Amino acid sequence: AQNTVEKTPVTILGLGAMGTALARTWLTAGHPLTVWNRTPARTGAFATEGASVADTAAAAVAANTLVVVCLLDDASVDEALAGADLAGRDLVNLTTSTPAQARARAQWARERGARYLDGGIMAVPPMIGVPEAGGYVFYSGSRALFERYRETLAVPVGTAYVGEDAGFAALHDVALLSAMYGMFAGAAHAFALIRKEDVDPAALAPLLSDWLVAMAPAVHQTAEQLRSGDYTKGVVSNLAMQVAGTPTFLSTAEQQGVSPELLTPYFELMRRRLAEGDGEEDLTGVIDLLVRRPA
Ligand code: FVH
Repeated sequence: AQNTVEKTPVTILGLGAMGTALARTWLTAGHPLTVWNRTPARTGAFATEGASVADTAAAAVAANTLVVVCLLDDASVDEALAGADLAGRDLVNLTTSTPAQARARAQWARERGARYLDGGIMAVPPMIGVPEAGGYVFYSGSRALFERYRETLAVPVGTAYVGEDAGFAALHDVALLSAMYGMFAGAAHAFALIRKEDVDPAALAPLLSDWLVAMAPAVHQTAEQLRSGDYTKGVVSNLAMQVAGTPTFLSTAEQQGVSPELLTPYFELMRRRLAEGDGEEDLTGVIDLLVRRPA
């Protein structure tokens, strides 16, 4: 009981898959916990395990200074917190949002007298409470708030503070997840190529995984080139050579009866960059083609 009294009390709004996983780790670690969920049925297990269940989001907010929000999207945060008095509260919003939504939410919280931290979760629910799984949350917004709750926030999963700009957690979150979708797209194309052949997908999978891991450190060279502005620095496989190779990939897709639609947008950008740039460059110039210039 002594331990429980010393731990920071936490309110959590939202007991979906992620909110439930987070809440359970705080409860298990002995933090006094107040939970609220729009659909009350999801709070049942928490009540029997010692958490306080609030009837309304406003009551849950009133219960503790630290209020963690983990709802579906930014619109649901609006809806859930519409009737709550946020004055003096420390709001930590782990709901996935865009950087602009996060910045607007920080301003919204300030106007209501609350301090604000935004979070972008780099984990799926089974990784919560499992330190060796390597999950973490990007945090941005008030550094003082982050420092104040650093220990409590680290209970469910690791933490990474990325700056005072409240939009930065979302920016980092979406950047990493966007790269993940690019990787999934590449893997989907690879599996499609072998789909009608006598190749076991389970035999391809470890090869694919090892290859992606081996190639991933290339992002460090990209970053170095972007910082220096010299896109030829350290080039191993130059743009001209890679563009010359693209027909092989497109022909193989055609021969295998596979749509090239996941590859062609990237190949087209490579071709455009070669047409206007230096064939000795790396693929880094493609990034400049993606960044829209103000009209
Ligand atoms: N689950 C995952 O794999 C990802 C991992 C990375 C981070 N995301 C983000 O986490 C937020 C919550 O995700 P979740 O997995 O908990 O989502 P659900 O299980 O679908 O639960 C959604 C909760 O939101 C409540 N809710 C929805 N709309 C409203 C509303 N208008 N007012 C109040 N609450 C609302 C919902 O309540 P109910 O349906 O049970 O009544 C759930 O509590 C999310 O941003 C992910 O992108 C998860």
